[in-house]
Amino acid sequence: MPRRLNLQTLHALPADVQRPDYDPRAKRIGIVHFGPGAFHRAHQAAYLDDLLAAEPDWAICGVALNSHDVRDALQPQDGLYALALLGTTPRLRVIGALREVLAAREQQAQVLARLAEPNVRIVTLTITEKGYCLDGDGLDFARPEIVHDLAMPDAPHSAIGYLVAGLRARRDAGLKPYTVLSCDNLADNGGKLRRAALQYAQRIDAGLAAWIEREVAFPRSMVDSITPATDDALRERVGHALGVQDAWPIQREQYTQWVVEDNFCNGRPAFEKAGVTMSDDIAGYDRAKLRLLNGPHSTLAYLGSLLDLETVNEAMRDAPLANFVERLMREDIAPSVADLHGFDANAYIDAILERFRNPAIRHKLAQIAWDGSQKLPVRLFGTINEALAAGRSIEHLCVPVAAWLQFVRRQANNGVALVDPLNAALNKIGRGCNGDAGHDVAAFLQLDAVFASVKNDARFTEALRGTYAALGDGTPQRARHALEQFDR
Ligand code: CS2
Repeated sequence: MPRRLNLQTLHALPADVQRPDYDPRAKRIGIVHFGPGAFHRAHQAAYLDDLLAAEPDWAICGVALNSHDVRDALQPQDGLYALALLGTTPRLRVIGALREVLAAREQQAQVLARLAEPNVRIVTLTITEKGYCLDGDGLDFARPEIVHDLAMPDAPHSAIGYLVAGLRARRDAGLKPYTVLSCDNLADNGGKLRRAALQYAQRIDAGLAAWIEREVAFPRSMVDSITPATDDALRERVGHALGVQDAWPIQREQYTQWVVEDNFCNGRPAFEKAGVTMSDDIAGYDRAKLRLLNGPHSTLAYLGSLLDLETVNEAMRDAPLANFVERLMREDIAPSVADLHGFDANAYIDAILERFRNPAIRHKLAQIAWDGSQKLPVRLFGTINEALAAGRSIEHLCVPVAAWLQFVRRQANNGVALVDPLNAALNKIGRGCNGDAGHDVAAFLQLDAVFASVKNDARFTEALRGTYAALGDGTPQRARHALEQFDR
């Protein structure tokens, strides 16, 4: 067995591998992070790693809510892991910022104890869209984990349950609260989380809800860095380059951006020294990023999957698809961010297209296709609603939505389970599709959790039916033919 990456083997790594410029053992945990998955480890943890030499109090305790695999991989490595920065000159660095990883299902008491520690002053989250248990803009009280947590608020399962339990313990102990910083791809992520936490707290203890409302900051943030899932090829490459084994290295593009609303209630590290943009108003950034990067990403994922393509780079080399997506960005989405002061949409789009074309990255379309029911409303429906209100055409904006329906239908008919919290309902609708656009689209539109914000506009229903029909039976041939039709 090759030796493992850990604090003992750290000093013996090859010289070209960047490693912590501080002694990880000497750092104190000041941040509890829910969801220490690939994105967090590629993004936020790397920013903190850059800061820890000067800011010893802001190491991270990662809390996995539902699984123990990250803990099991990183515990024998003293929390260390390699981050591969992909590009023309690839780089490898070892991150030391994650000083502890807990699996909440097995270590609940430790998680709650961390949340109640005075040294912990920020709680951050990357729990993906579904982790917020939202129904529209508010908390979905019917979600099983919320039902559970309201019945047993001292032994929560959800992130919201943990956040509020931790805040309650701090209020009872007379401690200052922590700032709650959402780092997920949701517009107004901090505002949504705040509303959900307040609604939840209100049901437990109205006084607590009032305290949270008064004392706790929920800054909004925009996060950006393309992070393909780890595969065996990466493990092998990293193991070879390090000379020791890393059970869970992470990879991402070199580009990274983090914009954080400067609203903290209990101190913060000097984020700006690590290149974080601190801003008073981030609404423009998150809107532009969700609409111009994530919306097109999902478009590539569903249309590309229908065309039997595998990666983003491959999809970008497919000229009709790449042209469609580029025109969607420039002609259909850009007008919805035109009001942002000083924002150069075309330059932003150029940079995004360049990132999508990055040949050093194998970003699987299947990964981006996960959780469509959660992602599409956030990424596309705001743009569609604004286009409708402004009297602009939405035909092309409906193509990715129709492609998703066709994708769901194809997976259901092929017996492939979707990665999506609504998998059961989607599968049933997908199997019931008969190819008639009126019938199939109507069946999908029943899903209020997805379509509530758009379904009542007849122009949407009509455009969706038209684009769904154009995609025919969703085979690659039909999808290709449809792309020609969509090309104006
Ligand atoms: C992607 C995002 O998987 C997806 O749905 O669209 O994760 C995307 O790579 C990041 O948001 C880029 O910052």
